Amino acid sequence: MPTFDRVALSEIALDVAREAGEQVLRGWRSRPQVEQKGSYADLVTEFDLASERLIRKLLAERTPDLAIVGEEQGGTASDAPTWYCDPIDGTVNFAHGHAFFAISIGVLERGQPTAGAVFAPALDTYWRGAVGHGAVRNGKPCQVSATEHLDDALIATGFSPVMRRSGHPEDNLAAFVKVMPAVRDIRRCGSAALDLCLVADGTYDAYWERKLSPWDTAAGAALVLAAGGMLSSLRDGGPVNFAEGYLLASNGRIHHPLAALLTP
Ligand code: 2AM
Ligand code: CA
Repeated sequence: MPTFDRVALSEIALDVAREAGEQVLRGWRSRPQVEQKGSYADLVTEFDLASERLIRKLLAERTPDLAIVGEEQGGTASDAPTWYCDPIDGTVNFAHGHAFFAISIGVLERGQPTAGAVFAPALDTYWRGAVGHGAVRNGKPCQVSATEHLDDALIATGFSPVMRRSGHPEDNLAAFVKVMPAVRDIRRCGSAALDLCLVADGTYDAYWERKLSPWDTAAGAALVLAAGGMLSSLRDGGPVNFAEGYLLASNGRIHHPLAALLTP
Protein backbone atom coordinates (compact mmCIF):
# COMPACT_ATOMS: atom_id res chain seq x y z
CA MET A 1 0.00 0.00 0.00
CA PRO A 2 1.45 3.41 -0.91
CA THR A 3 1.55 5.34 2.37
CA PHE A 4 0.17 8.48 0.69
CA ASP A 5 -3.18 6.84 -0.12
CA ARG A 6 -5.52 8.90 2.09
CA VAL A 7 -8.42 6.45 2.08
CA ALA A 8 -6.10 3.60 3.06
CA LEU A 9 -4.67 5.77 5.87
CA SER A 10 -8.18 6.54 7.14
CA GLU A 11 -8.98 2.81 7.16
CA ILE A 12 -5.82 2.07 9.13
CA ALA A 13 -6.73 4.89 11.55
CA LEU A 14 -10.16 3.33 12.08
CA ASP A 15 -8.83 -0.19 12.65
CA VAL A 16 -6.36 1.12 15.22
CA ALA A 17 -8.86 3.45 16.92
CA ARG A 18 -11.32 0.59 17.28
CA GLU A 19 -8.73 -1.69 18.84
CA ALA A 20 -7.60 1.02 21.27
CA GLY A 21 -11.23 1.92 21.98
CA GLU A 22 -12.11 -1.63 23.02
CA GLN A 23 -9.23 -1.52 25.49
CA VAL A 24 -10.19 1.91 26.85
CA LEU A 25 -13.84 0.87 27.25
CA ARG A 26 -12.78 -1.79 29.75
CA GLY A 27 -11.70 1.03 32.10
CA TRP A 28 -14.76 3.19 31.62
CA ARG A 29 -16.88 3.80 34.74
CA SER A 30 -14.26 2.11 36.89
CA ARG A 31 -13.52 5.50 38.54
CA PRO A 32 -9.92 5.35 37.30
CA GLN A 33 -7.30 7.18 39.24
CA VAL A 34 -6.46 10.53 37.67
CA GLU A 35 -3.25 12.48 37.61
CA GLN A 36 -3.15 16.20 36.89
CA LYS A 37 -0.77 17.08 34.05
CA GLY A 38 -1.17 20.84 34.18
CA SER A 39 -4.27 22.48 35.56
CA TYR A 40 -7.09 20.82 37.56
CA ALA A 41 -8.80 20.10 34.21
CA ASP A 42 -5.85 18.61 32.34
CA LEU A 43 -5.92 14.94 33.34
CA VAL A 44 -4.31 11.64 32.43
CA THR A 45 -5.22 8.08 33.50
CA GLU A 46 -3.49 4.73 33.09
CA PHE A 47 -5.95 4.11 30.23
CA ASP A 48 -4.72 7.14 28.25
CA LEU A 49 -1.15 5.87 28.57
CA ALA A 50 -1.99 2.26 27.66
CA SER A 51 -4.14 3.39 24.73
CA GLU A 52 -1.33 5.50 23.27
CA ARG A 53 1.15 2.62 23.66
CA LEU A 54 -1.19 0.33 21.74
CA ILE A 55 -1.91 2.95 19.03
CA ARG A 56 1.80 3.57 18.47
CA LYS A 57 2.56 -0.14 18.24
CA LEU A 58 -0.24 -0.81 15.75
CA LEU A 59 0.50 2.25 13.59
CA ALA A 60 4.21 1.43 13.50
CA GLU A 61 3.38 -2.11 12.30
CA ARG A 62 1.04 -0.85 9.53
CA THR A 63 2.94 2.29 8.41
CA PRO A 64 6.57 1.95 9.55
CA ASP A 65 7.63 4.99 7.49
CA LEU A 66 5.24 7.52 9.01
CA ALA A 67 6.04 9.71 12.03
CA ILE A 68 3.68 9.59 15.01
CA VAL A 69 2.83 12.49 17.34
CA GLY A 70 0.69 11.65 20.38
CA GLU A 71 -0.69 13.60 23.32
CA GLU A 72 1.05 11.61 26.04
CA GLN A 73 4.40 10.70 24.44
CA GLY A 74 4.90 13.59 22.02
CA GLY A 75 6.86 13.05 18.80
CA THR A 76 7.99 15.11 15.84
CA ALA A 77 6.20 15.63 12.53
CA SER A 78 8.00 14.85 9.27
CA ASP A 79 7.56 16.30 5.77
CA ALA A 80 5.58 13.19 4.85
CA PRO A 81 2.04 12.58 6.17
CA THR A 82 2.25 12.43 9.98
CA TRP A 83 -0.09 10.65 12.40
CA TYR A 84 -1.61 12.74 15.22
CA CYS A 85 -3.17 10.59 17.93
CA ASP A 86 -5.24 11.36 20.98
CA PRO A 87 -5.49 8.12 22.98
CA ILE A 88 -8.54 9.50 24.82
CA ASP A 89 -10.06 12.81 23.77
CA GLY A 90 -12.40 13.89 26.55
CA THR A 91 -10.37 12.45 29.40
CA VAL A 92 -12.37 14.45 31.98
CA ASN A 93 -15.54 12.76 30.69
CA PHE A 94 -13.88 9.34 30.67
CA ALA A 95 -12.64 9.80 34.25
CA HIS A 96 -16.12 10.80 35.45
CA GLY A 97 -17.93 7.97 33.65
CA HIS A 98 -19.51 10.26 31.00
CA ALA A 99 -19.91 8.56 27.60
CA PHE A 100 -18.62 11.45 25.44
CA PHE A 101 -14.98 10.48 24.84
CA ALA A 102 -13.15 9.09 21.83
CA ILE A 103 -9.95 7.76 20.34
CA SER A 104 -8.85 10.17 17.61
CA ILE A 105 -6.28 9.33 14.93
CA GLY A 106 -5.69 11.79 12.11
CA VAL A 107 -3.16 12.68 9.44
CA LEU A 108 -1.65 16.12 8.85
CA GLU A 109 0.22 16.71 5.58
CA ARG A 110 2.37 19.85 5.67
CA GLY A 111 0.31 20.92 8.67
CA GLN A 112 -3.11 20.41 7.09
CA PRO A 113 -5.62 17.61 7.85
CA THR A 114 -6.16 15.04 5.10
CA ALA A 115 -7.52 11.84 6.66
CA GLY A 116 -8.62 10.33 9.93
CA ALA A 117 -10.92 8.30 12.09
CA VAL A 118 -12.57 8.83 15.46
CA PHE A 119 -14.13 6.04 17.54
CA ALA A 120 -16.36 6.68 20.56
CA PRO A 121 -16.52 3.25 22.22
CA ALA A 122 -19.16 4.07 24.86
CA LEU A 123 -21.41 5.42 22.07
CA ASP A 124 -20.50 2.53 19.75
CA THR A 125 -20.02 5.09 16.97
CA TYR A 126 -17.18 5.80 14.56
CA TRP A 127 -16.45 8.34 11.86
CA ARG A 128 -13.88 7.87 9.08
CA GLY A 129 -12.97 10.02 6.12
CA ALA A 130 -10.38 11.41 3.74
CA VAL A 131 -10.38 14.86 2.15
CA GLY A 132 -11.67 14.55 -1.41
CA HIS A 133 -13.09 11.07 -0.76
CA GLY A 134 -16.02 11.70 1.59
CA ALA A 135 -16.81 10.71 5.17
CA VAL A 136 -18.80 7.92 6.82
CA ARG A 137 -20.50 7.54 10.20
CA ASN A 138 -20.87 3.89 11.22
CA GLY A 139 -20.37 2.84 7.61
CA LYS A 140 -22.97 5.20 6.07
CA PRO A 141 -21.90 8.27 4.06
CA CYS A 142 -22.35 11.49 6.01
CA GLN A 143 -22.17 15.17 5.21
CA VAL A 144 -22.45 18.56 6.89
CA SER A 145 -25.89 20.07 7.50
CA ALA A 146 -27.83 22.32 5.12
CA THR A 147 -28.77 24.86 7.82
CA GLU A 148 -28.73 28.38 6.34
CA HIS A 149 -29.42 30.66 9.31
CA LEU A 150 -27.88 31.07 12.73
CA ASP A 151 -31.38 31.10 14.34
CA ASP A 152 -31.81 27.47 13.25
CA ALA A 153 -28.30 26.36 14.20
CA LEU A 154 -27.13 24.02 16.94
CA ILE A 155 -23.55 25.01 17.74
CA ALA A 156 -20.89 23.42 19.95
CA THR A 157 -17.94 24.91 21.76
CA GLY A 158 -15.40 23.95 24.40
CA PHE A 159 -13.29 25.66 27.02
CA SER A 160 -9.66 24.75 27.22
CA PRO A 161 -8.52 25.46 30.78
CA VAL A 162 -6.97 28.91 30.14
CA MET A 163 -9.98 30.10 28.14
CA ARG A 164 -12.29 29.89 31.15
CA ARG A 165 -10.68 32.71 33.04
CA SER A 166 -12.80 35.78 32.99
CA GLY A 167 -10.61 38.72 32.01
CA HIS A 168 -8.41 36.65 29.66
CA PRO A 169 -8.25 38.64 26.40
CA GLU A 170 -9.72 35.67 24.53
CA ASP A 171 -12.06 34.55 27.31
CA ASN A 172 -14.38 32.01 25.70
CA LEU A 173 -17.08 32.78 28.27
CA ALA A 174 -17.45 36.22 26.68
CA ALA A 175 -17.72 34.64 23.21
CA PHE A 176 -20.29 32.16 24.56
CA VAL A 177 -22.46 34.99 25.87
CA LYS A 178 -22.26 36.73 22.49
CA VAL A 179 -23.20 33.67 20.41
CA MET A 180 -25.92 32.19 22.65
CA PRO A 181 -28.70 34.67 21.79
CA ALA A 182 -27.95 34.39 18.05
CA VAL A 183 -28.39 30.61 17.68
CA ARG A 184 -30.92 27.88 18.53
CA ASP A 185 -28.67 26.49 21.25
CA ILE A 186 -25.08 25.73 22.24
CA ARG A 187 -23.66 22.39 23.47
CA ARG A 188 -20.47 21.95 25.48
CA CYS A 189 -19.70 18.24 25.75
CA GLY A 190 -15.93 18.08 26.35
CA SER A 191 -14.34 16.33 23.36
CA ALA A 192 -13.07 18.44 20.48
CA ALA A 193 -12.67 15.35 18.29
CA LEU A 194 -16.32 14.35 18.75
CA ASP A 195 -17.57 17.92 18.36
CA LEU A 196 -15.86 18.06 14.95
CA CYS A 197 -17.30 14.67 13.96
CA LEU A 198 -20.77 15.94 14.87
CA VAL A 199 -20.23 18.89 12.50
CA ALA A 200 -19.08 16.46 9.80
CA ASP A 201 -22.23 14.32 10.13
CA GLY A 202 -24.63 17.29 10.26
CA THR A 203 -25.67 16.98 13.94
CA TYR A 204 -24.06 20.32 14.81
CA ASP A 205 -24.03 23.17 12.31
CA ALA A 206 -20.77 24.58 13.65
CA TYR A 207 -18.18 24.30 16.43
CA TRP A 208 -15.54 26.66 17.73
CA GLU A 209 -12.79 26.42 20.31
CA ARG A 210 -9.50 28.13 21.08
CA LYS A 211 -6.09 26.74 21.97
CA LEU A 212 -6.63 23.11 20.99
CA SER A 213 -3.78 20.73 20.28
CA PRO A 214 -3.27 19.05 16.89
CA TRP A 215 -4.03 15.57 18.30
CA ASP A 216 -7.47 16.90 19.43
CA THR A 217 -8.28 18.23 15.97
CA ALA A 218 -6.39 16.42 13.16
CA ALA A 219 -8.91 13.62 12.58
CA GLY A 220 -12.06 15.66 13.22
CA ALA A 221 -10.91 18.53 11.00
CA ALA A 222 -10.16 16.10 8.16
CA LEU A 223 -13.67 14.69 8.62
CA VAL A 224 -15.28 18.14 8.43
CA LEU A 225 -13.48 18.85 5.14
CA ALA A 226 -14.22 15.36 3.80
CA ALA A 227 -17.92 15.90 4.58
CA GLY A 228 -18.09 19.21 2.69
CA GLY A 229 -17.59 21.61 5.62
CA MET A 230 -15.42 24.67 6.13
CA LEU A 231 -12.60 25.53 8.55
CA SER A 232 -11.04 28.87 9.44
CA SER A 233 -8.81 30.42 12.05
CA LEU A 234 -10.56 32.27 14.89
CA ARG A 235 -7.58 34.62 14.96
CA ASP A 236 -7.72 36.14 11.48
CA GLY A 237 -10.25 34.16 9.43
CA GLY A 238 -7.45 32.58 7.34
CA PRO A 239 -6.27 28.98 7.19
CA VAL A 240 -6.10 27.19 10.56
CA ASN A 241 -2.71 26.83 12.19
CA PHE A 242 -3.16 23.40 13.84
CA ALA A 243 -0.24 23.98 16.18
CA GLU A 244 -2.14 26.94 17.69
CA GLY A 245 -5.63 25.43 17.50
CA TYR A 246 -7.91 28.48 17.11
CA LEU A 247 -10.61 26.81 15.11
CA LEU A 248 -14.03 27.51 13.63
CA ALA A 249 -15.60 24.55 11.78
CA SER A 250 -18.99 24.71 10.11
CA ASN A 251 -21.30 23.54 7.35
CA GLY A 252 -20.02 26.52 5.28
CA ARG A 253 -23.44 28.18 5.03
CA ILE A 254 -23.38 29.82 8.48
CA HIS A 255 -19.61 30.23 8.58
CA HIS A 256 -19.32 33.94 7.86
CA PRO A 257 -22.04 35.25 10.22
CA LEU A 258 -20.66 33.09 13.03
CA ALA A 259 -17.07 34.16 12.29
CA ALA A 260 -18.20 37.79 12.45
CA LEU A 261 -19.45 37.20 16.03
CA LEU A 262 -16.33 35.32 17.12
CA THR A 263 -13.40 37.04 15.42
CA PRO A 264 -12.30 40.25 17.10
P1 2AM B 1 -8.34 15.94 26.16
O1 2AM B 1 -9.52 15.38 26.81
O2 2AM B 1 -7.63 15.00 25.26
O3 2AM B 1 -7.40 16.62 27.13
C1 2AM B 1 -12.39 20.10 25.64
O4 2AM B 1 -12.64 21.45 25.58
C2 2AM B 1 -11.24 19.73 24.71
O5 2AM B 1 -10.06 20.42 25.13
C3 2AM B 1 -10.92 18.28 24.74
O6 2AM B 1 -10.75 17.88 23.40
C4 2AM B 1 -9.65 18.17 25.56
O7 2AM B 1 -8.83 17.11 25.16
C5 2AM B 1 -8.98 19.48 25.22
N1 2AM B 1 -8.04 19.94 26.24
C6 2AM B 1 -8.05 19.74 27.56
N2 2AM B 1 -7.00 20.35 28.16
C7 2AM B 1 -6.32 20.97 27.16
C8 2AM B 1 -5.14 21.76 27.12
N3 2AM B 1 -4.46 22.05 28.21
N4 2AM B 1 -4.73 22.22 25.92
C9 2AM B 1 -5.43 21.93 24.81
N5 2AM B 1 -6.54 21.18 24.78
C10 2AM B 1 -6.99 20.71 25.94
CA1 CA C 1 -6.35 13.15 25.48
